[in-house]
Amino acid sequence: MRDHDGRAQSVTDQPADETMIDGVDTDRRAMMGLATGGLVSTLLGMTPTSAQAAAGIGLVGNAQAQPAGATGTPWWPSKYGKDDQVGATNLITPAKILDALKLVKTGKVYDMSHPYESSMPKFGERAFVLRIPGGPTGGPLGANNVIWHDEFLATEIGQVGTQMDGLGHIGMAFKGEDRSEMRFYNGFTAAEISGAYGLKKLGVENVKPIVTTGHLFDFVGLKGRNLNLGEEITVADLEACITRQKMPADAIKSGDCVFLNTGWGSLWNKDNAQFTKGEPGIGLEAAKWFISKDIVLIGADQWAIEVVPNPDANLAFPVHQELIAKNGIHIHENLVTAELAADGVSTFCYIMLPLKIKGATGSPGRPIALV
Ligand code: UVW
Repeated sequence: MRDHDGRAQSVTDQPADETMIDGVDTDRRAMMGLATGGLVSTLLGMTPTSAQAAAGIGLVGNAQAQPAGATGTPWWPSKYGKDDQVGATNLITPAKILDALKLVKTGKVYDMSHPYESSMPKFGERAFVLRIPGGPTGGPLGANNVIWHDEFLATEIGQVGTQMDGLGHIGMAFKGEDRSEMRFYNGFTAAEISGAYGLKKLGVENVKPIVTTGHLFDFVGLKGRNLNLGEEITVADLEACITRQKMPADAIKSGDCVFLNTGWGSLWNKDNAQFTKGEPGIGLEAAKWFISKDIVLIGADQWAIEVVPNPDANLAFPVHQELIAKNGIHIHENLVTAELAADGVSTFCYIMLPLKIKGATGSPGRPIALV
């Protein structure tokens, strides 16, 4: 194996057969940000807290406590270059942007984001705390007696509410807690990129502005009902959507974004315990189908875009790893897709401008669909 700089990789204890790396399960909390989650409690024989259970950590915690035997084949260097930190947004060229803008015929804007508020459902122990000090915060000042409000925000800014995962968010631990064997996109290691004051590499500031063609897969329309917790979206479902929505068979082109309307978003801020307990979504089969189409991003009206719990109880968030770490493809979570589906919109111009928060693992934002 070689690392992202092309150096011979220092996997001294690499098994002879590099296709399988056991022990990936031993400490996924470091890569999944689950330090407060199910792994610790499950290993200690404790049950997850109600907050953890409500946030799906209890479900995946069982997977983490078992020998996962996950595939650990090196996925680097990236097809975009051994030092690349941009990932799939490399595919958004001026030609792609012009094609997407041609889809705008009426000027109608679909706001695909939820308001950010403390009551919104959150994964695990994540927080969203907004305070306005003072009242007003400052002033009066000057002969004109100006006054002003400022807010203080304490939150996992790239990982709550409507948010897009950056490439430093998810990786795979090849050798337990050894940070030089925790690999992220393009083979960057936790030893290289982790930083207490922000990621040293793969921060979300590297992502290009996203202006491209978006496609909505409406599973609620397809099935005539909202999808259920743990229901896996298959490739057959994707193909059935394409047929039902009268999209050309080759509709999904390199550089496009795709979105899943599962109906799970109807629980948002109505039944947060159920919303975060698990979700319907794609599994590895459908993820690989999308990857083969060379897409930039997959978004959904739920919190992880993938089926939780995974039908393979040994796995925890394998689609996250497949998309983000292995292919540099973004995940856009907690979107509002119901209005597009209600209007029968299948293809649109999608705009998401990730905030350049240096060293952040993801970005909030106000994604829109334009038709
Ligand atoms: C994890 O961080 C594990 O999930 P998500 O990206 O869905 O918040």
